[in-house]
Amino acid sequence: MSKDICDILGIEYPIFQGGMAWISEAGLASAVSNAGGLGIIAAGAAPADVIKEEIRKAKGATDKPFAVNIMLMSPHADEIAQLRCDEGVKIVTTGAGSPAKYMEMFAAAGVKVIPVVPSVAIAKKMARIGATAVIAEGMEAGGHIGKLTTMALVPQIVDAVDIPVIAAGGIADGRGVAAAFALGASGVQIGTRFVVARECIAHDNYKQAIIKAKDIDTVITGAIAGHPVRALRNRMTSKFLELEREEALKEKPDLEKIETFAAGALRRAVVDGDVAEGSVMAGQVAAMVSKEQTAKEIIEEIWGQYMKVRA
Ligand code: TUI
Repeated sequence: MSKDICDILGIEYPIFQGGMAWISEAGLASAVSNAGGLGIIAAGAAPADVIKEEIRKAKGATDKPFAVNIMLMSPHADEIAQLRCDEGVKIVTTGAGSPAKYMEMFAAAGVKVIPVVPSVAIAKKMARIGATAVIAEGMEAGGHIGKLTTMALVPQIVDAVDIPVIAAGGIADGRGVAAAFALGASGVQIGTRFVVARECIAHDNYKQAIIKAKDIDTVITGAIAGHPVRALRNRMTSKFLELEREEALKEKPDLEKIETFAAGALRRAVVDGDVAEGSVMAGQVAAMVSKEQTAKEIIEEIWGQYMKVRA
């Protein structure tokens, strides 16, 4: 039986804050860690010097463990992996690819690696190459997603590996935590709900778009080019889906045009607050997020609700 994820990582609640590009910086991550969860700084596509600054800020703001998320599609992934070792961050999560080539370096530095995985095959591979745990992320999640739902994915991965499994995608409250544990998960990762944390630097327009969202307001773009992304429906996603429909009818769809259509769109929404033309990445639980709260309030409310559901 695997040890408790809280003991392994030195945290109080088995709640990870999703590493969300442009959103999860030092302020949010340190607030989550100070509240007893696992705060995660997302490297996204940012260069290493920017992330170095965030790591230093987080170190100054919390003495609790926090992690760095390496987005493996980033052109700066190599530098960030190296930086993490230089700065002594002890926990790394990865997304959007395989961290296989860094595993030796991480092991030598005593880093615990927790990759996000979208399938049983990839989860098994990660366990084999030394991952401490895996995050099984269902397609209810926001941002770059796989093909399976959390409900189907988590128990299959729990059965396939003997390391702890953290459930992600579609979890926003204590009922979701209880469900994840019922599926065999050892913890949860929550993204969308932490976007509206008071300590989160996302533009207020982005937060309000999540707070106003209804159940069916997210769409998946980019699927025909192989990189599906879930975001709130807006003018940008409507144009994107129209482009996909047009290209799909062609004998030779211009996949490059699809891949690059939304370049810079996440920054436009998070930083500039352009929620019409930007990419407002959010999960299917956006409609369950109804108000801004501190990270501590979010964690304590979720945990309190979980304890009641369990009782
Ligand atoms: O990474 C995410 N979600 C993200 S990354 C991101 S930044 C971005 N912006 C624009 C376009 C694309 C990305 C926004 N949201 N979630 C974790 C995740 N990882 N979901 C799925 C995967 C994944 C997919 C394939 C993990 C591994 C994998 O393959 C591994 C292999 O062996 O190839």
